[in-house]
Amino acid sequence: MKKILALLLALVLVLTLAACGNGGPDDDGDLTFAIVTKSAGNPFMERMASGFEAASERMGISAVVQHPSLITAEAQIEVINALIAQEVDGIAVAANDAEALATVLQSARDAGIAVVTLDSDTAGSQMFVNQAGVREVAQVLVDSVYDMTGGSGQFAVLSATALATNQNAWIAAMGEIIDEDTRYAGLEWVATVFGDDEWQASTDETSSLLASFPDLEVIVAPTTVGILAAAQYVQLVGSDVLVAGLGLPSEMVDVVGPDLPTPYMYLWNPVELGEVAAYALYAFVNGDTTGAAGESFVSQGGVTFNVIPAAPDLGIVNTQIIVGLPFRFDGDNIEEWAEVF
Ligand code: RAM
Repeated sequence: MKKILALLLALVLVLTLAACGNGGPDDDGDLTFAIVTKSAGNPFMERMASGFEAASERMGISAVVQHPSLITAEAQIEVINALIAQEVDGIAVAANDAEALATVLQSARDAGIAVVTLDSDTAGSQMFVNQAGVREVAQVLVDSVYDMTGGSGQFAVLSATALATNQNAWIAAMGEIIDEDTRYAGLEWVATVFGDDEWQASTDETSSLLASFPDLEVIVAPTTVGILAAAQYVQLVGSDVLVAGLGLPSEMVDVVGPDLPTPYMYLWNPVELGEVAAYALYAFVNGDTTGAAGESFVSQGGVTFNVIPAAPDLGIVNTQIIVGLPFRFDGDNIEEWAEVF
């Protein structure tokens, strides 16, 4: 009897130790992470959400994907309030406004929910998962314009919404880069217009630009929705205007290449961006980071990220991690990348 009791006790001890060893949020099986994108119907946002979902599930975490019906902060606030009520453990949001989400995100944090921003930063987040450095993105946009105009001439920016932090940060940095270097003195920035990340509105804005500026040489669109609409429109009407910017290869495959509206364009991997946001939330929940500048953490994807300071002058109000660099797509590689995202 004593022997059996001792064996049972030993077994209990072994099981307890095993349970402790496996402890940690990823094995509890009851964590839920949510992603709130800018809006429904944007394939870039859909890819970002799918990366977030896949990475969460790989960590044994349930994922909730929310695409707000409108591309506004109000629509996001409604969704985030519902997520707080659902008691999710982490929220990643691509913000539609630089300020308006601060209160609801603070409520989430007060409820013990980890909060990161991705794609587009906002006040109230604990850290920004930055797709690529703001200056680096702005530099490739300016250099595209410089190259496609042949060094001088008129260009216009076709952006998304007027309040989008990410687009505004890139546009502001483009202005600084142009002002700082006399090499760009021949570029004439004639307009900045907003197509609200909607195909029709972006098409209409492109049409107005062509009508208003007969000498326009380049439209640069720091939005995947805008660049597609603009490139398709100039192709449709047979305009010589070239279209530069940030595009999704799977959508742009027919308009990128030599003698096409977009000789080349840039982007990063939206799937990876979503994955890193899920890993960042996990790092907060697991206590691997507090989000303070100077810290570093190894993500569940095996990559070490250094947390760097906020850059308010570049529109980044939170500390940040930088996921990568803008990548160039042209006639030589567009088909291959169109298969990926
Ligand atoms: C659009 C969105 C998004 C931006 C990309 C490049 O899909 O505006 O925020 O990062 O383009």
